[in-house]
Amino acid sequence: MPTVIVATGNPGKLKEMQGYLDPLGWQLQLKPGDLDIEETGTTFLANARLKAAGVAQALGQWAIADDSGLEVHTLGGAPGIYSARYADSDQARIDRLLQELADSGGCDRSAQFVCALALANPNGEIMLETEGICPGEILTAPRGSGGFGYDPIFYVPTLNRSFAEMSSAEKDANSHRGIAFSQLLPALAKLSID
Ligand code: ITT
Repeated sequence: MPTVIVATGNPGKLKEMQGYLDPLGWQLQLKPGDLDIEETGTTFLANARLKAAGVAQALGQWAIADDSGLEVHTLGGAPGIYSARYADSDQARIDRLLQELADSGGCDRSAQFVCALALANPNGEIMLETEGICPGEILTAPRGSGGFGYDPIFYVPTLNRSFAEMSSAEKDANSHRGIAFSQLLPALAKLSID
């Protein structure tokens, strides 16, 4: 059975990534906690490539990475690729974002979640990549207890729910990560990995 390293240190992301990858029947392995790849890219895709290639090369194994984040229109796309570095905890990140939106004084709360995925072979060459986008709005206060990260303040008007109010299946079917994986899965399934 092919072994693929899931190149993330974020437990919320890991759970979702495993769900999408499970049907492929690969042996999934989490990257070692002390193997950290610096995210020096200026786009989600560049950082996903860096993480996949860095982990694959370091371990000599196939690796798949996700770089994702939240872009808020009124804030000029912030926090964007800095979503994880915006503050020290999920709660502090949410508080900062809500405060900055309040300070901006505007009424445009439109936003989008972006997820870039990259798969690298054991030489660190990028073999597949894609990007998924989910449009929505930033709530004025958190709603729901599911998911992770910014989920409680990200509202999807077409479903009338925040990501944190959705079941896992609902979030999977509609999220930036779900869209990215649905684009990548057919090619992943055809890939010969040993
Ligand atoms: P790895 O780089 O180790 O994968 P990370 O958390 O540092 O983990 P990113 O640099 O890609 O990952 O940052 C993503 C940020 O965006 C992080 O703060 C997440 O909580 C947030 N995020 C990404 N997808 C999300 C989702 O589906 N729901 C809520 N927040 C999400």
